Amino acid sequence: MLAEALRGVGRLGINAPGITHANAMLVKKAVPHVQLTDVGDAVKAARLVKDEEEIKAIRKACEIASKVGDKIPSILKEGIGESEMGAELAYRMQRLGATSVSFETISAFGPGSAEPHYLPGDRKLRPGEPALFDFGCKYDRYCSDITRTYFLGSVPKKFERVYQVVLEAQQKALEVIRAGAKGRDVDAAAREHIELSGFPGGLIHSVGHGLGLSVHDGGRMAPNDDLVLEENMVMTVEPGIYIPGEGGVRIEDDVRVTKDGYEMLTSADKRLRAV
Ligand SMILES: [Mn+2]
Repeated sequence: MLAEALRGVGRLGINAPGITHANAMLVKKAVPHVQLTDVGDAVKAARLVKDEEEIKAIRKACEIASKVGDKIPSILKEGIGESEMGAELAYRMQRLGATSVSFETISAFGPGSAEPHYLPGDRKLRPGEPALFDFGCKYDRYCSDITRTYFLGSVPKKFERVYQVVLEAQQKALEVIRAGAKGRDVDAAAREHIELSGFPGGLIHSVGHGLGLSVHDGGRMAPNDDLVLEENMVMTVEPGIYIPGEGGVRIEDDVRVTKDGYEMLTSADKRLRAV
């Protein structure tokens, strides 16, 4: 019975620092004389700061995703499907040595790009609409997570401005990042820029999250979060602006927090362009 319960621990342990309640009950029953303690928070805290080996793996995962990101403009064409693009990105990352994707690729065209957690469907890409790709891979069990947004044919005036503001917001957030900075201040830097640039409420999620063995590896840079950044935490920085029914732009990169700032781990080109 204990073995069975611990198998559950193994299964869950890699991606989530915890076990199911049912499995905890099984363990408790198997070893009634042992006192069980919840170490979930301690494990989460320990996972937030990465060691050299972990950073090496994340760096490689970021490098693979960035290389594939830079190929997107050469793959995009009118009529290509969201799922098809998702498959293409996964295939290319694995060909470059990734073990797998780190999460289901978000490949969203037009109005779908205004939904941060969109599930790709059979929509075909049309001229003038945003094509947003949020993807990443695992290398040696560690994740990368990157988002790029492109336009087919030409960039509508409105989205030129949206893109510019998102890019600036990301820069504002990056400028705050350093060991000792509060995650909520990083979030605020991006959020305020978006608010003040004519897109109130445009950013509908937190600006970043920890990245490691799992793609949301504990720790968030969000308005109501107490996270204080430490050297060698790896965080995503991903502001976005979403216009319901029309489309959205998100730009996401992964960084390692350093004493005085950050090391950018993802490198795919993010200059605005129509392809
Ligand atoms: Mn992310």
